[in-house]
Amino acid sequence: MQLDKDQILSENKRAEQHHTDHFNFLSEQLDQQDKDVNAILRKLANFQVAIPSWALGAGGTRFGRFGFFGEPASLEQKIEDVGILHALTKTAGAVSLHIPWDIPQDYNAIKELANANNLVFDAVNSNTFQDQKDAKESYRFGSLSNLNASVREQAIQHNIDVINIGEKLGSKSLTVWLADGSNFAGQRNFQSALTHTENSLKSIYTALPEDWKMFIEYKPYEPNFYSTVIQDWGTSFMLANACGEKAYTLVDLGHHLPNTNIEQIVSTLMLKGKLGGFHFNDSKYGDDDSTVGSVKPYALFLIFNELVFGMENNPQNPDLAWMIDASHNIKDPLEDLLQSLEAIQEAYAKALLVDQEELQAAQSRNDVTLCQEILQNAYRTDVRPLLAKARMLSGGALDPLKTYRSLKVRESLIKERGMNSVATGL
Ligand code: RM4
Ligand code: MN
Ligand code: MN
Repeated sequence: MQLDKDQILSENKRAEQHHTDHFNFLSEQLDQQDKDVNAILRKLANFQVAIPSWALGAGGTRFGRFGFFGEPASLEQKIEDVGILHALTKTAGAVSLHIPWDIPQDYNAIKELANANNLVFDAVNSNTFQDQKDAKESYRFGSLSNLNASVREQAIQHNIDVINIGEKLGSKSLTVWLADGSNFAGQRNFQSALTHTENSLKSIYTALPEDWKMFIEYKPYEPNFYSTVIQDWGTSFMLANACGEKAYTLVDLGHHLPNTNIEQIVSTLMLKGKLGGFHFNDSKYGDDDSTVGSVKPYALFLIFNELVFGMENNPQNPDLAWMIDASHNIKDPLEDLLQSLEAIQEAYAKALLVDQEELQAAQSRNDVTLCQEILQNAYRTDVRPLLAKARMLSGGALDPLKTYRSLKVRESLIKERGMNSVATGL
């Protein structure tokens, strides 16, 4: 299923007057503050976030899974779903594949389909956290960190296979999220686990094409509940440095212990030119994979403030690979992703409103109150008319969620795919 541009335009027509009133009011305010509204609109339109192929179906928990109706049952259908998100928002122009959940059968056909939906292939993700069918070795006691050399070799080879798949699709990066660790104290020698992991990552790195990047994701716990080999940004950073200049740290917002100052981590990594990838989600407790901005929107804004500062001041840091890494146990996955995309743009737009020069001046005078005011003023601005405008200028929907519902997209998907289709993934 592909959304018809004219349908979106006619939905926009109905809301246009209301939008114009709001937009004019906001842009007048911003003009008075000497903000360049057009430059902000351009930045918003250029900010593209990849959708992972595993987020289009319902996510499960270890207690079970409630499927959602009309889930995409094939990679083709997943790409069509991302196409729908992109047609509505114009900010989801990429898809990130998880291998082996989504290995293309016919590469040319898949590339054509992505192209027809205006999508490119972003980072490819390897999976050594599950045993694969007919695999010789098991990852029960780890993959890249395993004590057994032939298990490590199998896991390294899998990552190389993933690179090869990505090359055929035009991807330019590999994300390694390593679940390895231990469940019980004493189970594993920390030093040997880390040494094996470093050497395995170096072998994968050697197979990386010249113009590729490798992202090393960290996570403090889960699925292992006593220790994780790459548990924090420091370990990831250390491993990325050990591998070489094409290796970077990847920050996933849900992969921190409660109250960690993520914005400071972002800032440090960008200063060192080592922040490569970013996974958006939100959480209350752990790696909850909730809708972006649904629990801690101010923290998200503070993180974006550092991202914007880094993008403007740290040429040593490459362009980032942005991705939503969320899971939806009970909601319509596409609606959830639309909400996440909106929240990302909202936090980004607010961060773009921060007057960096004024902030620096206030910081140098140690005017703590004013520093805080500058951030909070930006945060308290209702930027939604800017988002709508940027979308409309790109041919997207003024209100993606409303349009999704009024065009009865889910109903059409159910008609096409049935009530019981099941997406691959966790
Ligand atoms: C992990 C991590 C990875 C993702 C898997 C499915 O917690 O966030 O990025 O590939 O989940
Ligand atoms: Mn992630
Ligand atoms: Mn995660």
